[in-house]
Amino acid sequence: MSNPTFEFTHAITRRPSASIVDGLRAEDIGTPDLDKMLAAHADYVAALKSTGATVIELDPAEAYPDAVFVEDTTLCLPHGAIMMRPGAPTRMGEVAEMAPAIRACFDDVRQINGPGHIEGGDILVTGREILVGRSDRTDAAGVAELAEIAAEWGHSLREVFTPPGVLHFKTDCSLMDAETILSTKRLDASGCFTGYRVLHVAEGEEAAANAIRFNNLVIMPAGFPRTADVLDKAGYEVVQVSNTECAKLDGGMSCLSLRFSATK
Ligand code: CIR
Repeated sequence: MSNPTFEFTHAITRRPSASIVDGLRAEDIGTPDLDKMLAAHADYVAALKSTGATVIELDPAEAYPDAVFVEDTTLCLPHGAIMMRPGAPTRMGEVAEMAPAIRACFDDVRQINGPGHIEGGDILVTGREILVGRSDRTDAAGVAELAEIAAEWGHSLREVFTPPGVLHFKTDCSLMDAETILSTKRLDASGCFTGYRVLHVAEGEEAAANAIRFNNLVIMPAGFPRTADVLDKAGYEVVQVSNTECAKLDGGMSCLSLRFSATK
C-alpha cells in the first residue's frame, strides 16, 4: 500500500528566472549565480524524475524573484490542494501564477482568503498530523483558516513554533517517513516532535535539515557529509544536490517543489 506522506505520483517545479538576484534574504551573503542555480535545479528535477514521478516544470516567472520556491504557494494533501497566502508581500502574486497548474491536477482546490498569512514552508505533513510552525511569515489567523479546511478533510493540525531567526519551520526539519523526522537539535529541543522517531543533523550541519523524502529517495543539500552518513546508516537512499545558490536566499530542497499524488 502506498504511503501518502512520501509516495507521490507528481511534483511541480519552476525554473529560476534572471530576477532571482532580487530574491528575498535575511542576510546578504552574496548574489546568487543564475547559471549555477539552473544547473543545480536541473539535477534536482532529474532526481525527482528518477523515482518514476511526473515532474511538471513551469516556466520562469520573471515578475516574482522568489517564484522558484514553489512550496510556499500551495499545500498539497491527498484530498486536494490549498492555495496559501504568503506573509511576504512580494510573494503574494506567486499564488495566482501557480493556481492553473494546481487546478489541472486536483479536483478540489481551496484558498486561504485571509486576513491571516501562511506559507507552505511552515507546514510539515506527517503520517499522523499536520504540524504548522508560526513564523514571521505564518500567523495565528493563517493557521486557523488552514485548520478548518484540514479538519474537513480529516486531518488534525497542531500549531508549533519556528525557532527565532529561522525563516520557516521546515528550514529546520524534514519528514523522512511517516514516523521519522530529521531535525536540528534546536528545533527538536522545543519538544514539538515528542512521540516521533527523530534523527538529528550533525552539529554544525544545521542547513542539512531541509531535505525531502520523495518516493524511494531522500534528496538533501550537498556538503553535509556527517548528516548524509546518519541518513545512510538509517537505511535511506540519499541523493545530494548542490544548494549553494538557493542557500543565499534562505531556500533549500523542500522549497523547490510541490509533491503530491494528482486526483485528476
Ligand atoms: C523567501 O524568503 O521567501 C525566499 N527567499 C526563500 C523561500 C524558501 N522557502 C521555503 O523554505 N519553503
